[in-house]
Formats: sequence, structure tokens, C-alpha cells
Amino acid sequence: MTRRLHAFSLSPYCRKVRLALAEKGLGVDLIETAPWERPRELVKLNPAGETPVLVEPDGTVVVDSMAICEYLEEAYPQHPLLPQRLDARAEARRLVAWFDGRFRSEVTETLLDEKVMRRMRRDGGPDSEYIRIGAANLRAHLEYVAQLADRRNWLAGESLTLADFAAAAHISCLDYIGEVDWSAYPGAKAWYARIKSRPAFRSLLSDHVPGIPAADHYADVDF
Ligand SMILES: N[C@@H](CCC(=O)N[C@@H](CS)C(=O)NCC(=O)O)C(=O)O
Repeated sequence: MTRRLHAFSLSPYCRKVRLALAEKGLGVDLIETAPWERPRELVKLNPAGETPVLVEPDGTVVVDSMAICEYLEEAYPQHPLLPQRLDARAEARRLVAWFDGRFRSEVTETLLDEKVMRRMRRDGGPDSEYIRIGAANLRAHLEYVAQLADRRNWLAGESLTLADFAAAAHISCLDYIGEVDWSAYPGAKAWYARIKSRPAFRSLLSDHVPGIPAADHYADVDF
């Protein structure tokens, strides 16, 4: 059996796992899944009905993006995505929680959900007030990314970590729909350009979500 990932293309959680798998050189078959349609196969694997779900070649099922990333880190220590030092590991985990928690509720859930996901879920039209708030929050978060990238080699410190993948996973979804004004954040842009040009990012750049065309510059590494 091959490794499988039940994933939705525009899900930042699934994207973070895809980046971790690719960086570690682990092949995977992506099973494109719309979790809101509650497909029976997904619910059988994850009673929460959420993507991502990883199914290993030996049948091991791992649920929840951070549980999957930590599992991959322990099972496949090559190309580590958490640093050696304990304080640096804690900083990487803090930033993953920042993007998966704060960025999600302040930006992804307002901008991406309102602009795209509601339409995909046939859940009514977008609320312009949420979109305005989400766009303002995105600007504040890009400032923060720029500050981190200015002080450090990668977001959490010297080495590339899951923190970079969590941030890039969320931001790439917004970039797909053309919501990121890169010209206003040269520091954040320089960091994103580095991560975007890694081979691990290639599969994300070739994503095409039916009915939602990618922004013109989305797949361009010289954006
Ligand atoms: N804590 C979970 C969150 C996963 C999550 O929220 N996934 C979304 C896709 S982005 C989902 O499956 N939502 C269920 C739905 O849309 O019904 C993780 O990190 O994996």
C-alpha cells in the first residue's frame, strides 16, 4: 500500500503536512477530499470529519495536522523540522500555534472562509465586514512575519522549521486567491520567495481548485 493523505487543496492544515512530507522526501498519494461533504471514508478514519488524515503504508492512521507533523518528525527524523535545542523547539511550536490558532481565526476564517469556502460549502454569500476585518488582520500578521524574518534566518530561528511551513501554508492559501499585497511587505516577501522556491513547495504551486482560479502570480517563484 502507498502512503495516502486525505486532504483539501485550500486547507492550510493539509498544506502544512504536505510541505513536511515533501521536505522529508516522503512520497504520498493525495486524496482530494471536501470535508464538509462528510465523505464516509473520511469519517470512518476521523470521527471529527476533518482533513488532513494520513494513512501510512502499514495502515497506521494519523489524524490532526500537528499530530501528523510530530509523528513524521519521530518516524522519519531525516531533514528535521524541529530544531535540536529545547528552547528553539519551543519557539517553533509557539509559532505553529500562532499561525494555526491566531492567524486561522483572525485571517483564514474571515478572508478565505468568507471569500471562498462559504461558496464551496453553499453556505450563503460573503460578509463584507468580515472581509474588511480579515484584510486588516492580514496586514498586521504580514508585519509580524516581516519582523521575524528580519531578525532571524527562518521564522523560528536559524533553521527551517514547522513554523515556516505553518505560516507559508496559511499565507499560500490567501496568495492563491490574490489577497496578499507583497509589494507592501518586502521582508515577508523575501522570506516567502525563499520558501516558495524549495522543491517541497512545488506540489502546492500546481494546485488547481475547480471553480477558483489561482491568482496570476501564484505559481511564479519570481513574483
Ligand atoms: N486541528 C485540526 C484542524 C483541521 C481542520 O480544521 N480542517 C478543516 C479543513 S481546513 C476541516 O476539515 N474542516 C471541516 C469542514 O470543513 O467541515 C488540524 O490541525 O488538523
